[in-house]
Amino acid sequence: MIHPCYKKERNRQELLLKRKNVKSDGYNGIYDRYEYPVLTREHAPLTWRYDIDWNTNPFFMERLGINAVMNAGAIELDGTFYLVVRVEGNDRKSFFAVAESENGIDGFRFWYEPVCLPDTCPEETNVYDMRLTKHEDGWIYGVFCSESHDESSTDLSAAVAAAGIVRTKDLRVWERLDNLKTLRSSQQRNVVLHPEFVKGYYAFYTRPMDDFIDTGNGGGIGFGLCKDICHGVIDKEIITSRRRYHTITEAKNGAGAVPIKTSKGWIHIAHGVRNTAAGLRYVLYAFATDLKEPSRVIAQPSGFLLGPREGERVGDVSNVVFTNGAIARENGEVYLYYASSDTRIHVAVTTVEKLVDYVFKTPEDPLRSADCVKQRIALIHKNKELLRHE
Ligand code: M1P
Repeated sequence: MIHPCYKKERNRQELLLKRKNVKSDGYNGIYDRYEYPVLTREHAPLTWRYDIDWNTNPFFMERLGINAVMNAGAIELDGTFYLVVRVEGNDRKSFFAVAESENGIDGFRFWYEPVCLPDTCPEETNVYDMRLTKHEDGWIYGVFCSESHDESSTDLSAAVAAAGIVRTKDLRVWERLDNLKTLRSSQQRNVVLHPEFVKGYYAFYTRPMDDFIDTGNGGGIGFGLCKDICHGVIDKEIITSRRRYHTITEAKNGAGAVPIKTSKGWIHIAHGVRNTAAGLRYVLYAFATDLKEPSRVIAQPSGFLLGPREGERVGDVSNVVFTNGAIARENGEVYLYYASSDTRIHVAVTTVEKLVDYVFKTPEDPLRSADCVKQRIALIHKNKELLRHE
């Protein structure tokens, strides 16, 4: 018999699922943030969390709790917005689940059950952060982090991160391919497949790392080519967006959403990490690369595009915003999905036109306080001229 609390909780959840999102007040001319997260753990279906049988669960306890929903790959198919969400159980293990919405800003609902990927790697303990690439070869690829314990270490928490690859046509049936091998880097996370062939090869944005957390000598976001995506091997990685001292990328950076093709170049939205006394701080930044040579950075605005604000600052891993999915529509709108503090998912909406203007016309970081203040004073003086005639 169904527990009477089920109906009560379901009605309560329905109010959340039907809540309309509203643009928030903040203004920067670059994008609109929205007041409410598009997905939280409270959006996860009750049947994923509760045993709804009164006999076996008399207190209607949450048996398999969900801790967080975050870091979602994003794709539009036939006008519908889909997120492949990282769902993390109370047991710390993540899995993927599809949620869809008609308008991309509210009304997201999870499908009936999570994604069950082919279980081809017995050593794999955790999977997370899938990037979805609609590739010109006709497949939708999902590249994600496949994490295992480092058996070569006596440290219980030593782990190895690799890039797992799956492909699908409909987000329902998934084929698992070999994990990507990068011969020069022992670990990989934040790997993104470029949507077009480059010189006839599959092209990946990588993130060479010496260690599971610390990127060590890995100089930034990497780039490499491979011939056979079913058994992907990258023998050479070059660095595209470099980490730099005393910038938002000093500690590490990583590719985020699949790059967006524009008439002026590929626009990338990535994350940059710096260290602070309160721990690592993650922000999003943007840069552009050359259309024919997508590893060559041609524009990089100063500072961050989006940082954690207000309630976004607090969560399981505080002071973090992270993206691995954006949807660029035919009509020029761009929906940027980002998670805050590894806890919930938000959307910021902009356009390709605005992103191009932002990336190509925002000045670069001059890298030194003395030059930054000169840059700001030049702006103030330019404005002063105009204001004189007001
Ligand atoms: O906790 C913040 C993020 O940390 C990792 O990113 P990076 O590899 O750049 O350190 C990822 O595990 C990501 O999932 C997480 O949101």
